[in-house]
Amino acid sequence: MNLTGLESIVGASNVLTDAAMTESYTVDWTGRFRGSTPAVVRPADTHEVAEVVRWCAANGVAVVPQGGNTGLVGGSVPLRDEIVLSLRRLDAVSDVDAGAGQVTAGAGVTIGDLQRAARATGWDYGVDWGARDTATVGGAIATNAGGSKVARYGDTRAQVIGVEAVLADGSVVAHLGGLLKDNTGYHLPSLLCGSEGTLGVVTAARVRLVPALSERVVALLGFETVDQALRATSVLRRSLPSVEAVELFFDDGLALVRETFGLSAPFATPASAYLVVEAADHEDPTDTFASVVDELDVLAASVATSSDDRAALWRYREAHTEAINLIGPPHKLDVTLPAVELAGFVGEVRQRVAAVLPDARVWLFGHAADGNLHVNVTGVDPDDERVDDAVLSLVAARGGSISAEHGIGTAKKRWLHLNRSSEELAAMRAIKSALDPRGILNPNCLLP
Ligand code: FAD
Ligand code: 2HG
Ligand code: ZN
Repeated sequence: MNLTGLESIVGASNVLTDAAMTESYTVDWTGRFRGSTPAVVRPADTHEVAEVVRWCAANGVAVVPQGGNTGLVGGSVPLRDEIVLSLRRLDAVSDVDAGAGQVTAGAGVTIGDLQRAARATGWDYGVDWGARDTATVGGAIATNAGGSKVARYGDTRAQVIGVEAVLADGSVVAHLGGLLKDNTGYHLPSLLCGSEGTLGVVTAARVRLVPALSERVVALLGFETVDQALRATSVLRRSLPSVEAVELFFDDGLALVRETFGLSAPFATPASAYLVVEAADHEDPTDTFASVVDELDVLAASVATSSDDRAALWRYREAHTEAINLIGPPHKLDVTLPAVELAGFVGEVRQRVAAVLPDARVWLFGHAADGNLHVNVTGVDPDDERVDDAVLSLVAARGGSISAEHGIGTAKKRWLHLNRSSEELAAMRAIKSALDPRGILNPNCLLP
């Protein structure tokens, strides 16, 4: 492929072709999805992004937009020799409006940097998850990222007020004025949230901020059964408006994390199910929090208020992803169940997996506050989809979603019909072909 046109847009040093330079852009975070690319293109600003997309459209070249490459569904890597369009250089945080509690951020700004910029003005960004220091604003919008605080603040879509994006013909749509009430037709930002790079390339976003809450308490609670942990989740959410996160994991995941990272036991009493709970407020929520915890069926609890101690408790939960990956690339299924189905699903899913692959190991953890469970399965060949089929069919049979927060990517396209009717799929295809008639934007992602 002759790349001189791209080099003249972004400069030769920002068109990477050497395999050693492009490799990290062609394999996903888990190592399960590997591809190749003729080039990784690294534009500096919206104008260059538009020129690159225009060049791709004119030359019929497919492109995979990429931010931090922390996506977990194989949607961020070039599996069919697409060009990688890296947005990481669009990393400016600008125009913080401390009065309104809004900020405009480039697509390549990491979530961690966005949070820090917000906190410097007495605000905070309401979406948070473990990959915060690598995942970007553009990737978060494209996947509609969720994380641990969705029950309190909503998902990424709920934060996005406006978006600037480059469409498949290289035109730029921008609506970054920050008006909270603005009913002037189709809401393109909502459409782009969760579009996984298939409808446009996000170059910047106007997001809402939430008040920064300085007083925080984190508790790790141990339970005898998952039912007790889930009942406690409901009580905590109902009784304590200050609850920001209720996260679930189990004894086998805790053992793995402890062994992998050499961590000591959180408390002496062994438990079967664990919750990490964080509450935050302007006033210290510890006493109210402790009085609610006293009413729960806990076997043991560890409470932390200092920043280091809080981080140490969170580590038992957040280190699951890394610890599991060190076993070997897992099959990752990220699902939501209706609240009444969650405990039953936890009880059944291991048997379903064992029935198709007895030697596979199932790891369960997730965001209890919003019914989102992560089902990771290790000991499965990357291309063996029997386990995925068994788990996702069970999810659909119990009225759940096959993607709570990571998206469909290439990993789950085959099962999209479990959640979406043929009419819905036809409507999605119509939107795709209207906005990207030549199918150059992430063509192997999302739509079957
Ligand atoms: P990438 O991985 O680069 O891309 C993801 C998708 O977005 C791809 O389809 C890509 O084409 C598209 N895309 C990227 N940038 C743009 C752009 N500017 N314009 C258009 N399309 C674009 N996710 C959660 O929701 N909740 C969690 O709790 C969570 N925890 C995680 C923990 C770890 C340790 C890891 C590794 C991942 C986790 N993730 C989680 C998944 C991941 O971080 C999110 O999906 C994140 O939003 C991806 O952002 P990114 O910048 O890395 O995007
Ligand atoms: C989390 O909640 C992330 O930690 C990653 O969404 C989930 O590793 C996973 O499957
Ligand atoms: Zn998650």
